[in-house]
Amino acid sequence: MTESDSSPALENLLNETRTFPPSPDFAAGAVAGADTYERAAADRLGFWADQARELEWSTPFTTVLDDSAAPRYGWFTDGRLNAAHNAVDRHVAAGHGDRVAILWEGEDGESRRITYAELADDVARAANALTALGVATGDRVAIYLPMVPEAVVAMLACARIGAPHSVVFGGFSAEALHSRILDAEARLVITADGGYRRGAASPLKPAVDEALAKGGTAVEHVLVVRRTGGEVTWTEDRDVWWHDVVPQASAEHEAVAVDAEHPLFILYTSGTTGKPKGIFHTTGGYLTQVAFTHRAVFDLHPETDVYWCTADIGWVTGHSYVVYGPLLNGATQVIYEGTPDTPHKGRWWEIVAKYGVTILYTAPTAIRTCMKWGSDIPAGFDLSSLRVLGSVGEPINPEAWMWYRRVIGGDRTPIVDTWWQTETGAIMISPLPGVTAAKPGSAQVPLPGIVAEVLDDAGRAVGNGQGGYLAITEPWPAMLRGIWGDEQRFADTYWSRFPGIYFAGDGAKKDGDGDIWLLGRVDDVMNVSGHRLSTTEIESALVSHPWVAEAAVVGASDETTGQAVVAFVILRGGEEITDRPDDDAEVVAALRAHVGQVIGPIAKPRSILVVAELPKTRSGKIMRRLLRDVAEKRDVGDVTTLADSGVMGLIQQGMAKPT
Ligand code: 6R9
Repeated sequence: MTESDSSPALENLLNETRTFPPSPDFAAGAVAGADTYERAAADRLGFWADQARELEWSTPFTTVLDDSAAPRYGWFTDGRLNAAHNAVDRHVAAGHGDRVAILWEGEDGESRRITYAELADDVARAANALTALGVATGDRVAIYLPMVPEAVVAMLACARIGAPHSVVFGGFSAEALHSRILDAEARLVITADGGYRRGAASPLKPAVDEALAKGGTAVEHVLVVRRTGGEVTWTEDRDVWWHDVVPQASAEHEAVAVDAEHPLFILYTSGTTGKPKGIFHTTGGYLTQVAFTHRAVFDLHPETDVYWCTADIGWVTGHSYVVYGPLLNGATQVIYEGTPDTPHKGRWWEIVAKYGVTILYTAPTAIRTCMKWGSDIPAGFDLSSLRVLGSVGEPINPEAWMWYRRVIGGDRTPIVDTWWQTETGAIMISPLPGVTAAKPGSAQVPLPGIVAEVLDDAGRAVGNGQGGYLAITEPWPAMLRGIWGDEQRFADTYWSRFPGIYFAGDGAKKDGDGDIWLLGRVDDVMNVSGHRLSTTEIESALVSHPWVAEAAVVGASDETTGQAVVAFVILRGGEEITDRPDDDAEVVAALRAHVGQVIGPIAKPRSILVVAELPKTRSGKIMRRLLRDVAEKRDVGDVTTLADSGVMGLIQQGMAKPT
């Protein structure tokens, strides 16, 4: 397959004019229609109350929104419910106990199918086991697990007894785990001996041992899942095997009904300072918006769809769109333990074909990685079951969007580019697949019931064709309720830039139709000779060149221009590229000229470095801060949150080379 339809001018973010309306067939069977927007616009709170009533409440609510303590808003405040009951037991009671909830695929080829009835038993047993280990309603539980079914069971067991969980991504260090356990004052840690990644067993328990050895924690027990069978060090009286207490526990368990505003979980995310923020979410509003968005945005038909979100449960996407959203909606979903290139680069596509996945939700970085590996790899698998594709985590450049649609979606599937954050809890801005004529690269419109604006420096809404800061101007059900233990930081970070309005920290612009284009974090906006340039815009221009698989752009300080554009590019592999010179200097010259042509001479990078890898966090976000340090020739300092800390050395060596 050739890439000849990607004309550079058309690929540019700002000149992107292609639209992809839903097919009449798709629109006719879609969950959400144009009337969904109308209904929400006519009565926003009534709309959310209706969505909330899709859940089962042990005490129905009468209040929808309580704004008396804003910005600490409350939703459905006088209602009571249980998250695990809604995610699992409710479907069994409705006669769907035999429906498969989880199609689990281990990296090593092991697989498990778990029905809703089986999941209900597992969760009830685990809830009884947690109670027996002394965990009470309101206590915090840290979860440090690989992508195994027990991770889902553990989260739901916590929810069932009203113990907020704090999931820590399995790739984080003992030190990061320790600070999160301390901050949340967790009473119990649930972990595993290890998990499989990149073809090998990778241990987890040693990090827990090391974290707890640092002291100061309130942890009484460590519950350990056996996954790899690897050696573990055991602390008597503290450590307990999952298989010794969970299967033996009773499957009879009364779910604890909690207030709608009872904390469901804490999830740590990095802020602009070194100390991670413990974003906490509560129960009723979070579940309401997560369930609605999962249904409407992915057009979920639970009887027939096979859904797969590739995110790890350690990220908010895993919380909302692996655990709570799909299960609340009674979906059948794939959960995969490992990496996309193990044992071969077609593993994801093999899984899509094996299970007949119909809805796939992943991140632009993964899409670009697959582009880099070449279209011939997915072409070797039957992907015809796919009918909706989703993207999340960063702006998706039009070139990657087109590749996703054409190569993975067979030129047939709608793509939903979903903007949201750990803080928003659920999707906020996204096309609806049966309604919106999609534009490659734009998240487009706030969902029904969500009110978002692009504001200028003075907090005024900008007109079409103008840019500014993304803000959410009305409270929404799944909004964060705070930063755990730090009310002041909550107020300062989100509610002070524009008093009383939620400041998302993302730059955005509205196009001529009023559709929203996300331009990256505002700290990524560059100012070159007084021109405001977005890193995303230039990255998009670079990736629109057929030789480029991935690009990261940073603004490095420059004596004359204030900031200068410095780009790092990964070149594309595969058979499709035949005309690329071997000499990097020629490649660089061609790419600079290309950016000049696509955006304008002002945007031409001062330097472009061809690299083999880019530094990324474990959730796949490019760490531009590190690249800026390299570009400004500073010591890169602490790189422990990098997925692969070796890449920085390689990049710095490259930078030292004269270009
Ligand atoms: C869900 C998630 C949030 C930040 C957010 C923004 C970026 C996420 C995006 C997107 C453009 C999208 N982001 N989705 N930017 N288009 N569709 O990723 O949460 O890890 O908290 O990150 O990610 O910059 O502010 P989180």
